[in-house]
Amino acid sequence: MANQNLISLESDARIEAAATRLSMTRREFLQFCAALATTLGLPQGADAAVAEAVASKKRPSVIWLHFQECTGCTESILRAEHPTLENLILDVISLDYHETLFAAAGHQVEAARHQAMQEHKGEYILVVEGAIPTKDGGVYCKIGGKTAIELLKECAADAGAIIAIGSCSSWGGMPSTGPNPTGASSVSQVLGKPVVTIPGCPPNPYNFLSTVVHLLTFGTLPAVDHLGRPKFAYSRLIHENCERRAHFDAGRFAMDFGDAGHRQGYCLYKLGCKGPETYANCSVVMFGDAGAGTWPVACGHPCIGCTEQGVGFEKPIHAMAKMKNIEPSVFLPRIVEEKGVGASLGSAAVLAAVAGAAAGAGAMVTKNLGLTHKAEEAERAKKEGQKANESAEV
Ligand code: FSX
Ligand code: SF4
Ligand code: F3S
Repeated sequence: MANQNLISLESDARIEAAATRLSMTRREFLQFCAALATTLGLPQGADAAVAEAVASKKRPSVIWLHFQECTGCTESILRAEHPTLENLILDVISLDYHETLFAAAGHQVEAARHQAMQEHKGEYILVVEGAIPTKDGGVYCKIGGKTAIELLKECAADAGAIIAIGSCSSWGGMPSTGPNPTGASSVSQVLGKPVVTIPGCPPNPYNFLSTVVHLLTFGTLPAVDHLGRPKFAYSRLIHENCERRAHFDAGRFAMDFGDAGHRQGYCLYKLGCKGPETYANCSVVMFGDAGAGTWPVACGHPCIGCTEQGVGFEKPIHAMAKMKNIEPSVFLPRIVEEKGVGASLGSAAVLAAVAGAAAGAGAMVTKNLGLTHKAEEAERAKKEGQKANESAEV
């Protein structure tokens, strides 16, 4: 059923103005807002509220700090394409301080930061990119003569909301990998209180935009999990909605980069994919706003678990993932099982749920993973066959 609330907004002058600013048609703008509302898991009808908020609310002042990082978080926002997510983000917020994007330097930017903090006291959004080095009094990262610790505490004191963007500021990320020579720490560790985190290295800009839009629409930050991650983006495992999941369930695995299975899009679990223990929506939202194929697994690389503390940058890329739970895919079609293969992982999960016996599902996983040996054997036999043919030709 068409959403009358949203349709009635098509003739609204604010929508027209917002769409023009963003070089979109009104229809495209409304469709984008409807997609945002869906991403946020909002009920039907909330898309009109989102569209109104994006089009008409006062843009919140954002102070964006950079500490120990590679600027990939900002880069991923700037690399968004159609319909220029970057434009939308910059239209939705008023970016009053950003060290990388500011044309000004030195005292001028410091003055801009102070001005924004005074004018929007208690209301500005503080976004922190990068970890905070805490060893040796924080000397490993200083900006304008102040340590990252001092700057963070100063800017956090009067912020209306604090968002840690990227894995570095969310839990320490790459700079905190052992032996962590600089004592790289997260925003919440330094401030001693929980903050909203949007991990990922880099994180998906869409998740940042959706978080800000939630704040804009409802005046509150979205519901988060125990690690501060918005539930709308981090409540499902990559594995649950992965496009290669049918191969996993049927026991078809790539065993080597470039082998026949890899070329045919088989599951990357045996190459170290951490999708089964990583919570994120990459497999659904993808990156760069550029459509299908734009996320690690689709490009043929195993997920390294970059959103997951204790997995990304800690577990070796080739190490196999722990099976965190065994949920069937949310929206992918049912698995096409190979004849004689038996129950799929999905049906095992259902059986286990019915019987209330996780151990039963675990046994099915083991059984399915065992299938890979058949794939290995087939791969090996094929290689040997090829070698035999080559030597025969010589
Ligand atoms: Fe960290 Fe962002 Fe990784 Fe890089 O700056 S999350 S190193 S992508 O860019 O903080
Ligand atoms: Fe996808 Fe990785 Fe899960 Fe395989 S193990 S289905 S590649 S997420
Ligand atoms: Fe990171 Fe894995 Fe997504 S590596 S970008 S969490 S697919």
